[in-house]
Amino acid sequence: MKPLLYSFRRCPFAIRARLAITISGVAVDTQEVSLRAKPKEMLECSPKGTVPVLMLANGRVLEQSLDIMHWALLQCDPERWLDSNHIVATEMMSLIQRNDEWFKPKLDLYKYSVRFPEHSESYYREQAEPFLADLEARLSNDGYLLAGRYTLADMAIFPFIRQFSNVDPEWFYASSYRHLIQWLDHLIGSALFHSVMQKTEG
Ligand SMILES: N[C@@H](CCC(=O)N[C@@H](CS)C(=O)NCC(=O)O)C(=O)O
Repeated sequence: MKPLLYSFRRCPFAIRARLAITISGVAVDTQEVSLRAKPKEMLECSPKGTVPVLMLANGRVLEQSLDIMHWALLQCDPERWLDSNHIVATEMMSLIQRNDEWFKPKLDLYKYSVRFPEHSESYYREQAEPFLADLEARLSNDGYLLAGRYTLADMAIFPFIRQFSNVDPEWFYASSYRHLIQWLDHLIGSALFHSVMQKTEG
């Protein structure tokens, strides 16, 4: 029996999980979930109700996107997204943590600014911008976030920058974040990204 991935096509957490699973070549079945009507079987094994969730054949349940990425890459990591160097691995995880804990809540306020009318959309965007500036500085060295090649950090973070760019593409593409734009465009133009964004049945 193959592991079963509960996923939601546009969710950046689910996208990063699918990227790692796909590059690893590990076979899983994927079930697209409606966030408004989550499957009972998924909630039974993961009551917190977020996607992605991966149910393994041995009954183990992985309910964090990063755990799913690590699980896949520990089996096969052909592009060396993980790094055996402890310093690189720590820096990778700390940048991803900053994305998930600092940037993501600000991205949500920007994306859903109409629901938070106490400030304007541009105010929320400015609050999030220091993270973009940090990434821009990193990318201006050699086009990668760290270690001179794509790593887990690039793959775990770009789905969120994509979401940010989609709020107001005109603003994003006219911004001064030239290296960030190039990096994002390259990753969203990749065959890997296209393959994980294919519409699935169910
Ligand atoms: N920390 C979780 C976060 C996952 C998450 O928040 N996923 C969102 C979709 S992008 C979700 O399922 N939200 C529940 C809902 O909207 O009902 C992870 O890394 O997997």
